[in-house]
Amino acid sequence: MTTHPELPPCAARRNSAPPAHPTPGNICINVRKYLQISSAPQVLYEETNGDAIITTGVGQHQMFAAQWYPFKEPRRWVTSGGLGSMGFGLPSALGAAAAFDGKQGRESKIVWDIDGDGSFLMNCQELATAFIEKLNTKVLLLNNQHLGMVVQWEDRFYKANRAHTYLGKREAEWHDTKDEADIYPNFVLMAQSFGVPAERVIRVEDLRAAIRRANETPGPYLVEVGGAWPGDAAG
Ligand SMILES: Cc1ncc(C[n+]2csc(CCOP(=O)(O)OP(=O)(O)O)c2C)c(N)n1
Ligand SMILES: [Mg+2]
Repeated sequence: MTTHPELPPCAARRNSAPPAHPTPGNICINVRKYLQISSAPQVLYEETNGDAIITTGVGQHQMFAAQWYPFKEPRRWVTSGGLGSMGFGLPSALGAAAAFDGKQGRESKIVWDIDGDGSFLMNCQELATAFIEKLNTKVLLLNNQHLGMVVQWEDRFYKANRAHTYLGKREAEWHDTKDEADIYPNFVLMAQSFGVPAERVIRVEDLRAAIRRANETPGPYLVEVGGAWPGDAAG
């Protein structure tokens, strides 16, 4: 396998044996200016000082979260492993936010759900709970427009035969058109319709500020991250 000359050192890393555990700083965030969504959890780590409680859905984003958010302490990682259940991320984040809301002597902790588009869609109605109960739950939505982990298996074992693993518009695939209007569904509008402030990040340079705005805004907040795909496989 050869390394594309335009790509940063991460491509070289991908061509060699992966490290036993990826380390902060060793990230591939700037491929042709588009975010590689796999690296977004590391920016979240930096912006939360590693102090957040992290929940996840099930899929590639869950692996990215495990790889790129180095936990400083035990009892910060709430995930559905083994026979993992998609849709787990948001409800469990609500529970954690309620348990650590800083009220009546309870500790105050920031809670981020690092979720996938497929997983998030399975329980997105819980945005209403977050809004009504004013829970301090943030969502980092890694939107690759696919059931990414299944796509990975389709590619590896089934000659890339797709079995309804693409979640976006058929007639206009965002990854081809590069027209943001083709990202489907519109998670920002969805969150806003529930009263939850939200924004979409496509460019590397916008991610950190978006995470900061979420951290500084009381109550729920959704940051949708769209970026480089395909080719954004797990490390
Ligand atoms: C309720 C449920 N249905 C199906 C699966 C099988 N499954 C595991 S990962 C995955 C795709 C997840 O897609 P997404 O949430 O978008 O995460 P990504 O892999 O794209 O990051 C599926 C369908 C599951 N784990 N749970
Ligand atoms: Mg996905």
